[in-house]
Amino acid sequence: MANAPVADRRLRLHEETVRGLQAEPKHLPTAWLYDERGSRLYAEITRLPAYYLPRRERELLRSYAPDIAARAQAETLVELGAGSATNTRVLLDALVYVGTLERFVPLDLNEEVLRESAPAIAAAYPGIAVEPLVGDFLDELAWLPAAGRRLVAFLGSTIGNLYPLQRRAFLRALAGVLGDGGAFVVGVDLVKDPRRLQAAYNDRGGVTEAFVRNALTAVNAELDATFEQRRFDFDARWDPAHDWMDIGLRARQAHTVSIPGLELEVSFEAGEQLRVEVSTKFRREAFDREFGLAGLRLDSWWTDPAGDFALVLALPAVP
Ligand code: AVI
Repeated sequence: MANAPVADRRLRLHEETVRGLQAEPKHLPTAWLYDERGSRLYAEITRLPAYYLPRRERELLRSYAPDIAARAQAETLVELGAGSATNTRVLLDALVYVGTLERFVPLDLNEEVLRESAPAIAAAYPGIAVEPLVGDFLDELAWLPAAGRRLVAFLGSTIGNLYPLQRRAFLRALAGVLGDGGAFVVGVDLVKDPRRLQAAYNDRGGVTEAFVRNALTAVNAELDATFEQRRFDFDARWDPAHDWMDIGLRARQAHTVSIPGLELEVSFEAGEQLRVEVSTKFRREAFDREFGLAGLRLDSWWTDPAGDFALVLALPAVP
């Protein structure tokens, strides 16, 4: 199930962790969120009433997956950050109906999650070869199978978890690998009333908080670090300057954390931020521009009546 060697991936993650903890504001790479426990907590988040994103996306897929499948005529469906691939099934159904699909390649950081979801999908779609890949979509685009017409899916607004420079590099790389006849479908959460965003990322039951705090637990386990949960508060707030939810922790008091696995000591001031992820919310014009600059053109942009979420089909721009 593996592609890029695991040791390389861990090394890259560790290097990014050092850079992030020395940056201003301090941050941890988002990948720390998605160990086995984190992936399960995220799956729980997707079922929270206030976390509207997956439901809006599913409604849009139910309406437009047939158009996407007819347009893409894909033999291979690749899903980046597939996780449990719940909404993907709507797309799979439409591709199977069109009759072109031969292969489904779910790519995810977490091997355990793929070990559960891939056999379940293989059982539900017996005519389709399911070929899971473990890895980070930021590094692994070159590993994607090249066979046949491809539809690459990036659902759940995970694109919003990339920083602008990462997103630019990712979109350029994707445009490069899509090739003639390839298509890209992406789910994107849209800018809306900040109160709804606050509610979506601050659930009363504390599932989102547990998901974010789990990043500290993961760093402690892998790098022998001394992060203590009680020394941090959970903090998720709307940042209108960047159009993103800024999600992470804040030090309750000044203290120092050792990370022997990175030969690093990190000092926090009282109130200092430790960002764990950003969740960008998009506007159509900016999105259009970014895709154009990357060599992709928007073929379709579908939204729900309230304008909460968009499902976007993009194709390589004609040179
Ligand atoms: C995976 N990703 C799209 C989620 C989001 O909404 O940005 C991760 C998440 N973080 C907190 N809640 C959900």
